[in-house]
Amino acid sequence: MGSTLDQFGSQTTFADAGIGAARTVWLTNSMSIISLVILAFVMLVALFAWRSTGGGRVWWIIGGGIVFPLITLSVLTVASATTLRSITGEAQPEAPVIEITAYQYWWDVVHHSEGRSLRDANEIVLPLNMAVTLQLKSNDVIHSFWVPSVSGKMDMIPGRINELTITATKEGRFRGQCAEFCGLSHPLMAFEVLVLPVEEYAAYLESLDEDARDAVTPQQRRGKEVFLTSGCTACHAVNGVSENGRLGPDLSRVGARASLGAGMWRMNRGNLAGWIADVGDMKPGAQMPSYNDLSGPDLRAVAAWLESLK
Ligand code: HEC
Ligand SMILES: [Cu+2]
Repeated sequence: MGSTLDQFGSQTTFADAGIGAARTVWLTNSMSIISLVILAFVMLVALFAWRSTGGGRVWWIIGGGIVFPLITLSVLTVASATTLRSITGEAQPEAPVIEITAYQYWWDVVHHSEGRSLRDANEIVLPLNMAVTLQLKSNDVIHSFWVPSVSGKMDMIPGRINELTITATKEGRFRGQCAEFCGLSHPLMAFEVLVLPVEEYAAYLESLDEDARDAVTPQQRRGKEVFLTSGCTACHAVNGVSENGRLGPDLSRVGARASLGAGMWRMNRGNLAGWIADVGDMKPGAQMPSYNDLSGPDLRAVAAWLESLK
C-alpha cells in the first residue's frame, strides 16, 4: 500500500519523551531485574533441595513458599498500582484542555484556550514540559489513545469522557496509534504528536484561530472552487471558506500536517490526489466517498490547493 511509516516519529516507550512513559520504563526495568534475581534464587534453592537429604524442609516451605512470595508480590503490586495511578495523571485544574474525539478512522482535536475552541485533526500539538489534560471521547465504537513515547494508553468509549493528564518532556515528533480494534481500517488509524516549546505552542494555537491561507495561483483558485462545488464542504471545514462540515477532519491546515490519512502517508500532492480519487483503496472502510470522476486537472487543482493550506 506504499505506507511510509519509517519517516514518522518514534513509537516506543523505551525512547521515553514523557513522564508517563518514563515511569512505565522504570517499572518495566525494576520488574525485570527483580524477576531475574528471583529466578536465580529459585534455581539455587532447587539445586540445594536436589542435593540435600532432609531436615529443615518445613522452614523452606514456609519461608520460600509463603513468606517470600507474599513480600515480593506485595512490593510488585504496590509498585505497579502506584505507577498506573501516576501515569493516568493527577487532575491539574490549571492544565490546558485538549478534547480528542476518535472517529472510524481519524481523530478530531479541539484545543480549549482562553474561551476559544480551536480545531485541528490527526496531529496533536503539545507544549513542552507542561501538563495537559486530554479529554478522550469516541463518536462511534471503542477506540484507544496511545502515544507510547509520551504516556500510557487510555480507552475512548462512546458516551464517556475519559481524562488523561500527560506531560511531554522532549521536543520532537512522536507517533500514536489507535490501540483498540475498531473496524476494518483500525491498523490505518494512527496520528502524530508534535511537541513544541511553549512559545511555539502558543503561536500554533493562534494559527488555528486564523482563516486558512488564500488561494494564490490560478490552479489553487480552481482547486478551491472544485472543493466548494464537489460536496466536500458537507463533511470538511476550512476556516474562512466553509466552516460547518464536521463528519471529516478539519482541513484548514491540512498541508501543514506531516502525514495524510491519520498518520499513514507522507503529505504531498500525489498522495492527496490519490486519496481524493480513490480513498477506498488507500483506507478501506473510510467514511469518505472516492471522487474518481474528477478530471485530471481538477484533481490536481484541489490537491494543490489543499497542499497550500498551512
Ligand atoms: C461524506 C463525508 C465526506 C466527504 C463528502 C468528503 N470527505 Fe474527505 N474525509 C472524510 C472523512 C471521514 C475523512 C477521514 C477518513 C479516515 O482517515 O478515516 C476524510 C479525509 C480527507 C482528507 C485527509 C485529511 C487528513 O487529515 O489526512 C482529505 C485531504 C479529504 N478528506 C479531502 C476531501 C475532498 C477534497 C473532498 C471533496 C472532493 C472530500 N474530502 C469529501 C469525509 C468526507
Ligand atoms: Cu480506532
